[in-house]
Amino acid sequence: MFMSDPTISDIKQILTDNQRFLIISHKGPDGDAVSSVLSLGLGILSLDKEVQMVIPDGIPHEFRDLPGATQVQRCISKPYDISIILDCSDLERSLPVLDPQLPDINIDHHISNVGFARFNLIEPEAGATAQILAAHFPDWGLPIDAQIAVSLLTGIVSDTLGFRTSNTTSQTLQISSDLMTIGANLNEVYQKVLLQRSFPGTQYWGFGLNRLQRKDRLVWTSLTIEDREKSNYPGNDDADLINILSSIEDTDISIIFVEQKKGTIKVSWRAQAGIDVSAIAVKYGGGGHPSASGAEIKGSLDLIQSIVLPDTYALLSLHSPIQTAPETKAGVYPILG
Ligand SMILES: [Mn+2]
Repeated sequence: MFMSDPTISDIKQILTDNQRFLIISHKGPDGDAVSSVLSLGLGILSLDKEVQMVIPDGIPHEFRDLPGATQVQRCISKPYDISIILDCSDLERSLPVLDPQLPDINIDHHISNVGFARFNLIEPEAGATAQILAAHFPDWGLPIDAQIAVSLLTGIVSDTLGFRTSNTTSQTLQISSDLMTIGANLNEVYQKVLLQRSFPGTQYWGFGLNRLQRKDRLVWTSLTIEDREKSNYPGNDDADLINILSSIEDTDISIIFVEQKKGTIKVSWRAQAGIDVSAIAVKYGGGGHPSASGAEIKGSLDLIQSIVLPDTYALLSLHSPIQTAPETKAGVYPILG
């Protein structure tokens, strides 16, 4: 996309004409969300503007060293003229209430993003929101220094799982290469984002792996609050176990059910190229990409599994002829059988 695109030039005009910016992303932030907020925040700060960066759940441990991370707040603390929401496919309930309620600018790469802001820059072909930002910083007169380059590359590497996802394109690599030229160290980013994992996180995986199940080309497991307590895992996510599940051979769709407080279950789907799980996620109030989606659903672990598993299995049946007999543990999820 070029400056001839009205949204690109509108955003430039807004950045030029205003002084106080709020930059915000979703709860349970991933590397792309954190990096996007930090990169755009630091970029606008360098224009001598006022910026507050807000991530309601704070910054996950592995991203705390990123440039600008200490300036991120959990709440909106002062007035602003323009709100910019990043990497957020929908206006989640847990976000702080914006004033006015709809954001001014919405920049995202989730295909399920409905364009809820005044100005919407949605590029579903981009591997990460950070990639969209990196591509358009020059259009907007924002500088990319070495610090911002590290942050942008972190977003791209984490969201593409190290250039492995199907939305990794030659442009993703081109932009990443440019960021390396500016000063981002790919090896360091890769180590920090994708290879290092904590001992509690690895123990937490163990509980999920113990419960691993499969039926034909569908694989799933669950993680509970008790698992997190036993392993001292500090987050309330799946510690990226879903990526291990989706690497299991002869698997088309993988799902993890993560028990949350207040009786909700966070469900994550991953699918092989050619299968779209985002529609299922949207059906349950979530969203995402064709190959990676999620939703938070009210109900007990057993109940949610008994509804979501057959629903997902039905989708799978449309794509692959069922050849093998079910291998599901008898009696655990009878509704699937
Ligand atoms: Mn993203």
